[in-house]
Amino acid sequence: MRKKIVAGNWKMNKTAEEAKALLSEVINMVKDEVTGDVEVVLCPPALYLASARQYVTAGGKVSLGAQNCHEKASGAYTGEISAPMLQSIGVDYVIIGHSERRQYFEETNEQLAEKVNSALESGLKPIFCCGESRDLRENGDYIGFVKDQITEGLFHLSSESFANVVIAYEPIWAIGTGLTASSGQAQDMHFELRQHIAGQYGDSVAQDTTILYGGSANAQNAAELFSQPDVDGGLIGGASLKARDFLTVVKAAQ
Ligand code: 3PY
Repeated sequence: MRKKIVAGNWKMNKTAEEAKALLSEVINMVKDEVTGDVEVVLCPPALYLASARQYVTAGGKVSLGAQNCHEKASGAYTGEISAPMLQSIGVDYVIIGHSERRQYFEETNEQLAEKVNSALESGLKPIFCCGESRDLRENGDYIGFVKDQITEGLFHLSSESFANVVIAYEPIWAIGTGLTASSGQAQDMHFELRQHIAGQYGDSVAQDTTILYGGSANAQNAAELFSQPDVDGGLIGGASLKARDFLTVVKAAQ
């Protein structure tokens, strides 16, 4: 049985004090209200990860994720943070290839493949993001495009390594636009991606791969999205910044 995961991507939001308050609120709510089998991954800005660790340990049911890492383990890369550094402060997951990083920092599938390698070598689990633009969805082979992102970013891995990867399908047209994929659109893509993984690694690995939906998933639409057979939880942006909304999303995945 594959794991259900709800990850909160806080992006570049919250002061230190606000982050501390949100973190403890979410952890307490998870402790009190989440009874089912769903892993909660909190991904605050990197600056807060070390201090977040103590709360997350106290909570027990929650893991910690970074929003990015550099592909190299160390070196003269001013301002960057490496996977071994994240591992050394007890981070569990790292988001790799979010569309905002692909767009604003021009991250390519080739570079993302290196980030995936670095994360896995450090014992971090990559949450590998993929997704198509609106133009591609309306005018092109958007399924082929997303499959290629997976092929180029991940299919160099052995099946043992691939087993530690989580995939997040996040259509770019649904990020920060208020638009969400319908549950049918999400299911169709998740099904295609699972088939694609089966073609490379076999059906058993594909059935065990957690594929999250992201892109304006929120307290109102999460239950419908998560009811789809190939949608195994979510990578949540804006709704992860409000504890009650985020908890509603988490509970929808149980
Ligand atoms: C969103 O929900 O918009 C996201 O980008 C999550 O990563």
